[in-house]
Amino acid sequence: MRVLILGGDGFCGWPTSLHLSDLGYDIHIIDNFARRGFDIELQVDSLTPIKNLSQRISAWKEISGKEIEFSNFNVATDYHELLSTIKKWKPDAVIHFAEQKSAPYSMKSSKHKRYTVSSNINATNNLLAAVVESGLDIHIIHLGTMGVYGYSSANMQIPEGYLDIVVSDKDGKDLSKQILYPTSPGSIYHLTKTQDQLMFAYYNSNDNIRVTDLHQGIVWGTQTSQTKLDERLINRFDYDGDFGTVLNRFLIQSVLNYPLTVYGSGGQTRAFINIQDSVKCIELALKNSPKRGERVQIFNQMTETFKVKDLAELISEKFHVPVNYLKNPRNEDHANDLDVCNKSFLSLGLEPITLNNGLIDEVVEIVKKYSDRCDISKIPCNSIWSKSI
Ligand code: USQ
Repeated sequence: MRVLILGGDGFCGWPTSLHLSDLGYDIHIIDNFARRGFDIELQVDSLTPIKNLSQRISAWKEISGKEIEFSNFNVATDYHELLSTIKKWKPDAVIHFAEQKSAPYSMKSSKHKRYTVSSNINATNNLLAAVVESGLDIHIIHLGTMGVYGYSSANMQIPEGYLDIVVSDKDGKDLSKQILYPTSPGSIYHLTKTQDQLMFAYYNSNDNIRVTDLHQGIVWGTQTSQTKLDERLINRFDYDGDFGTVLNRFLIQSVLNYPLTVYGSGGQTRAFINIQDSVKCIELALKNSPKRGERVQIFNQMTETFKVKDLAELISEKFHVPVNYLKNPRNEDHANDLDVCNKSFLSLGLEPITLNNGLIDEVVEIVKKYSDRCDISKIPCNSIWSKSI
C-alpha cells in the first residue's frame, strides 16, 4: 500500500512515516521544512538533536533496509507539483500533517495569523482539489484537533464529530438529525482546523472523496519504537513558549527545577495522547477507511483528560519542583469540564498508554540527556491572545 505523507518531517509526521514504513507501507514524504524554519525565526531548537531529513532517511535505510521517498515543496502554494506527484506516484492514501500547528504561534501578530490561515486552509484545499483532479480513489487522513469542539463545559460527552439533534419539522413533529458538532475555536490555529472540517464535508458530498478526520488531543512524549532505534532517527521535542505543549514543557521544567508554568488557575481540562498511541491511531485509521459514498469519518484521537493544575501537581510531587501560577496569556475559560467519547479507536484495538504506566520516566530520561541544549530564556510564553489580556 502506497502512502503519501504531507508534513512527514514534523513531530507527528516523522514517527508516523517510520511506523508505517516499518509495517511495510511504501512511504513518500512531502515537506518544505516550514517547521524547521519556525525554529530559525524564533531562534530556538528542538531539545533533542534532530538530523536533517536526508540523514534521517538514509539512517532508516541502513537500519531497516527500507526506502522512504521524499519531495521538497510547499503543499499550500505548489499545487501543480502536488497534483503531478499524486498522478505519478498514485498513493492509496494521503496523510495530511502539513499545517502550522501551534496555537500561540498563530496568535503572535497579524503576520502570524495571516500566515496560519493562508497556509493551513490552502494546504487542505489544494490536497482535496488535487485528489479530485487526479481521478484516483484516495483515502485522505487528516490530523485535526480536539480544539474544534471548544473548551467550555458542555455538560455532556463530546461525540466523535457529529451531534444528534432533534428539531421540530414543519408540522411541529420531532425530526432527528445529525450535524457536525458546533465549532468553537480558541485560536486562529484552531479556527483553521474548523474550516478544514467544512472543506472535507463539502468535497466528500460533492466528489465522494473518502476522508478520515482525526480530532487529536495534546501529544506528550517524543520517542516511538522506531525513533528509539538510533540517535539519527530521534524525534523532535519542543519546550518553548510557542511550540512546546503543556505536559512536555512541564517535564523539561521539572528536570531544570524551573517552576512549572501553569497559566491562570490551571482549571483548564484538556485531552491527551502519547506519541506512540498517536502513530498507532494513524495506522488504525489507514486500515479502516470509509467506503466511497460514506460521509467523513471522524475519530477522537485522545486517551485521557486532565486539568492543567492536576498535571502540574502530579509532576511537582514526583520531581519536587514548585508550581508557578502565571497570568494566562490566552483568552480561554479559566476552568472547564471535558468528557470525550473515544470509542472508535478503542473498538479498533487501541490499547492506551496512560500517564501512570511509567512512560513518563522514560520521557524524563531523554529530557535529562539533552537538558544542556535547553535555552531557558525560551520557556516563557510571549504570545498574548488579545490586547485586553
Ligand atoms: N498551558 C499552561 N502552561 C503552559 C502551556 C500551556 O498552563 O506552559 C495551558 C494552556 O493555557 C492550555 C493548555 O495548557 O489551556 C494546553 O495548551 P498546549 O499549549 O499544551 O496545547 P494547545 O495550544 O491547545 O495546542 C496543542 C497543539 C495543537 C493541538 C492541540 C490539541 O499545539 O497542535 O491541536 O494541542 S487540543 O488542545 O486538544 O486541541
